[in-house]
Amino acid sequence: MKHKIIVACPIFEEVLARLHEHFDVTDNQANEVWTKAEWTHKLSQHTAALTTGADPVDAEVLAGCPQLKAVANMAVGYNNLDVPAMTARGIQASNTPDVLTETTADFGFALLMATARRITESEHFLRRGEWKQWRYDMFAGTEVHGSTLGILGMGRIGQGIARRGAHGFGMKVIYHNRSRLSPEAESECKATYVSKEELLKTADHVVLVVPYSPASHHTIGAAELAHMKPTATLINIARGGIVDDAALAVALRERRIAAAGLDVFEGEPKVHPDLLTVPNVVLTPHIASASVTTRMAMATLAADNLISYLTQGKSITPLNTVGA
Ligand code: 8YV
Repeated sequence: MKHKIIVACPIFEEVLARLHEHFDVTDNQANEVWTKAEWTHKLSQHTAALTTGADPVDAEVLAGCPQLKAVANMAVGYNNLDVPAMTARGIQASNTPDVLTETTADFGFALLMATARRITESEHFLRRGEWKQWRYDMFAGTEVHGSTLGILGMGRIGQGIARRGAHGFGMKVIYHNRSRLSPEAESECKATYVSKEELLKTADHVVLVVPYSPASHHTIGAAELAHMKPTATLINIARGGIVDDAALAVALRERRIAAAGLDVFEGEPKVHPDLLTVPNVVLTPHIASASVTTRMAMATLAADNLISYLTQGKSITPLNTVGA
């Protein structure tokens, strides 16, 4: 008897074909949007799932799915999964670390550049036909090279951004993290550990790469924004909810900070309406890991996690330990 699995999102046909070799697969190539109740009902008819960060597997969903054995999240972040509750129920959870680190760091840096140098704002101006003549201060932005880069959350992606800033752009890198890096890792990134407050006060560019948890909710709110330099930029490639988007929109409108670049939003795919009306923000729809090569690697790893766990009792990149 083949395991019945559900793939919650559209996925590469070749990855789907691999899953079909092993399992009885329900796909979502039609990209249907399911309510939580519909998702729970569908999941309850399967033993395993391939999910994205947008598909909740929390206590409420788990209560409706007593037959569930494994969930492979096609994301490195896994705040959509209640891993302790899954462990208690003997459900294997896995994610897709490493394969997206460098691509996501590339994007974090691209968003920083676009934000500091006002690339999207100036493109919209050009497209509106408003470019009539050169002006010395036309879209004059903030310096990137040689400036101070502050990274909040110094995991694999944070370190990738630090290396780009220090080695490629001669930036002074400061960071804050729950735990300090080893001296070797600090020297590879040329990064100096500082308090969160010092980071906010001294960085020209603050990049957020902290994982989301109730404890990191609104890590950046009105009080933190008030600590930042009026010339500073804020980049969020971590998760919606790390930043208080309403407070950020106010700070941007009142020019209490210069600009922000956001790839993730509280309650996405909805975006706080005030962010849509301020000009000094670059907005992208959660695409930091979206290169074709990386998305293929993520999908393949998530599929392999399911195949490996359900056929051999061992995931490649597990998040918890359970009996197979
Ligand atoms: C995913 C991400 O594409 O890996 C993560 O944590 O945020 C993105 O790379 C997204 O979560 C969809 O699963």
